[in-house]
Amino acid sequence: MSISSTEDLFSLAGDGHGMLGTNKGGVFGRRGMAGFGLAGAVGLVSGPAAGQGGAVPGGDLSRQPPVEMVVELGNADGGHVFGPMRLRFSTGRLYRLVLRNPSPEPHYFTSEGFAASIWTRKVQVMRPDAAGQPRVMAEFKGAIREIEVYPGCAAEWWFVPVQAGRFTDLRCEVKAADGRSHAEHGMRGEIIIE
Ligand SMILES: [Cu+2]
Repeated sequence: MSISSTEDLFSLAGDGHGMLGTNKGGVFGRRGMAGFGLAGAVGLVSGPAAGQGGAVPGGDLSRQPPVEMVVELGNADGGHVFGPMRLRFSTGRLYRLVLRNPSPEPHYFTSEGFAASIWTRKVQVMRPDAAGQPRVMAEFKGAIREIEVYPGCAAEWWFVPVQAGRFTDLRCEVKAADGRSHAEHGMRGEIIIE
């Protein structure tokens, strides 16, 4: 199967059940990008892990069930935005941060303050298979400073925040056609770790 455009890639959708919270259709689900605006991502924050009562996990922190969050880098209309623009994490929890790029351009997820305050378990590069199910193409382990996601693709950043802070340096420094960066066009955000 050949994939000729972003639209094609995301239309290779899953079977419609299981958006996030399962692996089926999670990253490239049938609803595609449209269903995942701010509301969708915020809903994920209060997903399964919220039921854990806020207690700090003990034991091996890298092996707890991950809290899933989705951030869209840009949008299908070519907008230079993060969706959502504000992310909130808690120390000691394992997160699976899905960075999806539904736009026609590459985008960075860059925040030195954030990167210095987390322990990265892995980064996974995802691609839908012939049946539209997301498959892991590669895993990277070790400290990660920033991630660039190409049009129509997704990456998952698995990490445990270890230090609290408020970081306003989330941005994308890719240069737009007018010579200004996406950040200068408004592609900035804030990350809070508490
Ligand atoms: Cu960008």
